[in-house]
Amino acid sequence: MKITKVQVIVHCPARNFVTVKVHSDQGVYGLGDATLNGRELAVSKYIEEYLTPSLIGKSPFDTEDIWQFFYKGVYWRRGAVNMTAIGAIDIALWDLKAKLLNVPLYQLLGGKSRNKILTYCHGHGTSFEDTIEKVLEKKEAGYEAIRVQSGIPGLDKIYGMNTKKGAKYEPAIAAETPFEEEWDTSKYLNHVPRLFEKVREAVGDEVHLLHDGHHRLTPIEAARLGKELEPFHLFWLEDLVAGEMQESFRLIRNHTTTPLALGEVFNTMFDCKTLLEEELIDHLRMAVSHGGGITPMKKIAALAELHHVKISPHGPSDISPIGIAAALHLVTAINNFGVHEYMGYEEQTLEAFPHAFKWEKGYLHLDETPGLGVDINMDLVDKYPYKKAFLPVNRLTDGTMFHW
Ligand code: EZ4
Ligand code: CO
Repeated sequence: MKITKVQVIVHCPARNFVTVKVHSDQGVYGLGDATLNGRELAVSKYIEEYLTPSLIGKSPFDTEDIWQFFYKGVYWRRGAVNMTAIGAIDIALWDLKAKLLNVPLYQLLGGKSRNKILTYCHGHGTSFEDTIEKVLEKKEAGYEAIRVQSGIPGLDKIYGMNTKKGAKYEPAIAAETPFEEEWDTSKYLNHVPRLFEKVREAVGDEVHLLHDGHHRLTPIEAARLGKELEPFHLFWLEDLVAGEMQESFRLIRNHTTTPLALGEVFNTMFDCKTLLEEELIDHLRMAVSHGGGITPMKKIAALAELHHVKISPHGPSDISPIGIAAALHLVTAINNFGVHEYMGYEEQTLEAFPHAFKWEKGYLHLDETPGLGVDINMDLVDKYPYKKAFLPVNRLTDGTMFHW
C-alpha cells in the first residue's frame, strides 16, 4: 500500500480554507485540514514544497513514523505553520487508514467513550440587553453551553462582535493589511462582572456560561476577573493571559476557583507541559489541526487525563469541517472530554464540505461512516478562489500595540 499523490487545495467557500488530499494506490484518499487563519499560503506552500515529496511511496498506515519523520526531520521544531502542515498530513493519513479498514476513525483511537458531544456556541451582543437576547435565543435553540461576549461602552471596534449583521461570527477580514481594533482593560474589567450578573439572572442556573478574554490580561488582572465572576459559576474563563508564560497561571490559580481554559494557539505538548503537570488549567483548547494532528493529540490527551484536565477543542468556523471532524473522533474516543466549540458554517462552506457529523439539540453526533466522514466537493474549488484575509490587530486607545 503506497501514497501516490498529495493535492493541496486553497479555496474560499465563504472563507479561506486549505485542504490536503492524500491519494493511495488503492484508489482511496484521505483529507486533512491545513487552514491557519490569516497565514493560509505559508502552510500550503510548506506542504507542497517540503512535505509532499517525502510522502510519495510511503505506506499510509505508518502514521507514527511519518509524524516523527516530519517532526524530528525538520530540525526547526514546533511553530504554527510547521505544526499545522504536519497536522494536516497526519489527519489525512488517519482518515485514509480508517477508510481502508472501513471503520469510523474513533474505532482506531479507543472506540466510543460517549454517544454525543457537548457543544458551546457564541451568544454575542452589542449591549447588555442585546447580549441577553442573543443568549436566550441560543438557549432556545438547544445549546446547553454558551460563550458570552458583549460590546463595551466607550470602545467601538472590539473582539467578539459580528462585523456583518446577521452573519456568523467571523474575525478574519479580506484586505491587503490587517484591520485595527481598540482596547481598554479597565473598561473591560468593570464591564464583564456586571454583564454576567445580568446574564445569569436572565438565563437561570441550568445553562453553562463561558467567556473568552483573548489573551489580554496580566496575571493579577486575570485573578481579579476570576474572583469577581465566582458568584456566577462560569463553566470557564478562556485565554485570560497570553499562554507563552505557562508559569503565569500559578498566580491566577492561587486566587480563583473559576475554571480556566487555554490553548487554542498552542501547537505542541511543550506549550502546555507545565500547565498540565502543575494542574494550572481545567480545559485544554488545542485544535487537532493546529496541534500537529491526531498522533500527538492522543498523547497530549493522555497526559491531560492524568492531571484532571479535559480536552475541549477550539472549534471556530476557520477550522474546516475536516479539522472539526478530526477533533470529534478524538473526543469520542478519549475519556477526558469537556466541551467542543461549534459555531456552524455559512452555506457555501457546507456545500464545499459534505459531512456526516450532525448538530442536534446542543450536541454533535458522529455516525458509522468510515474515516472522518467528511468529503470535499472538487467541483466548487475553482468557483471560490482564495481571497487574502487577516485577523485583526489591536491597539490601546492611546495607540500602543496590544494583544488581539
Ligand atoms: O480567535 O478562530 O475561541 N475562539 C476564538 C476565535 C479565534 C479565531 C482565530 O482564528 O478565540 O475567535
Ligand atoms: Co478563544
